Amino acid sequence: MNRSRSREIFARAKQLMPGGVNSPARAFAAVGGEPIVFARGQGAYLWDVDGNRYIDYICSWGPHILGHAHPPVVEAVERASRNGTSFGAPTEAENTLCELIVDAVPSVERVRLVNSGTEATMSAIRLARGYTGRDAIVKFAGNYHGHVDSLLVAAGSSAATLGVPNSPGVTAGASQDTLILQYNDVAGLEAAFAAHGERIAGVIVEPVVGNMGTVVPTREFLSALRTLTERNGAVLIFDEVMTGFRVAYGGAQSLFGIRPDLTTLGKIVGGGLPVGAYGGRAEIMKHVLPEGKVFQAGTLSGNPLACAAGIATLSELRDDPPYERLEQLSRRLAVGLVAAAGRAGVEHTLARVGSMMTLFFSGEPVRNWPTAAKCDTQAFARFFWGLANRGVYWPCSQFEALFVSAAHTEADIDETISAAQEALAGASHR
Ligand code: KE4
Repeated sequence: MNRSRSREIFARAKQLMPGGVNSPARAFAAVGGEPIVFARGQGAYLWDVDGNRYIDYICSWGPHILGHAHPPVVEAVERASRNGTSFGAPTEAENTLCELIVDAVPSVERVRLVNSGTEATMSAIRLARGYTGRDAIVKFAGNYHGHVDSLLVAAGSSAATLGVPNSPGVTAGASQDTLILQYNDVAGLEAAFAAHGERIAGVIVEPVVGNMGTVVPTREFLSALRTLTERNGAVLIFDEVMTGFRVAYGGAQSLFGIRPDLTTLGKIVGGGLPVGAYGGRAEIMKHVLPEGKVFQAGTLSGNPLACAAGIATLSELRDDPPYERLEQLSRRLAVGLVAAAGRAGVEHTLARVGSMMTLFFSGEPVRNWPTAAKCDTQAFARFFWGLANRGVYWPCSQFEALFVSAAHTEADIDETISAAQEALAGASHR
């Protein structure tokens, strides 16, 4: 594929921006080579600046469940922009988007809009600490909740020891109150509460993990999360930035029948524009300024354009739910990928919840970070480029989930499986 224009633009990008990107996930560090520069998206497709077309499975890392440049979303944003893009004052559109969220997400009684998933998780953690008067936060290895200082933490020496910074610029003070446990490890969670129960303000968890690739929680783990937080007076935070409106209209919590105390949202809730949200039990949310004392603010929070995109997206997901079609398309893709990997003799497992899934280059089921870390990331990198050079744009890391949109067709899925068959043959033989 000719990508000369892409290379030219990216060379300039690297002079202007660190790594040439505005988010490291896009820098292709995990797969090598240079990021592809894109010009346009429409439905299930992306076109790069050299005019090459790709079937897209990143969907902007999740938001585009209805496809790129979905006409009702584009029209809603165009219409809203004619009335002004931001007032820094209340608008009815914020009521409409918050109404949709409260109606959709079982545990959310009241909600606050912000501008990103990171802002949502950062605010939810501050609220959990403000509400409980406690300091410690539990998170899980392989779970990503945005670039929040207190969550950019490496695991301590043992499951029940507090974390240490894993990024320059994060101080010991910011990380000393964070406990890193293993996902799906009930005993570890019990030990942490036994050792620190009276100090734990909250537990934040991806109820289906996307950020070490797709990892599904066990029933026991979900039940332990809810029981142990309740018993110890800690706040259970479901980070549904990725799973919200993705795995079901009501998110993972509606699939699993678990009610967290707080939920964070992002991605789909903004329909591709910058919206994050955190919400939950009214008795907790009333502690947020100006009703309560927990400070959180934002110039562009709830701005009319982002709300318009979110409203158009959630309204369509509510009124014409694509979830059955997404299930059929996603199952077709999953079955095809597994068959192709089997034929190519490539060690693999596949994990899927609805229209988010991951083909792992490992023969061992991925249940947590230690098992995820066993994947053959070199084989993955070869697979990634084998697909990209056949017009399929896959998440550029083994430790990301892929997404199917309602704009994908059976033909797209079958074309993807054929490309995967050839790419896997390349991945296994080189
Ligand atoms: P943002 O601040 O990127 O909107 O959201 C942070 C975040 C929070 N929680 C979960 C479960 C998330 O997956 C994310 C962001 N996801 C990554 C990709 N897995 C976004 C891609 C990027 O960082 O560029």
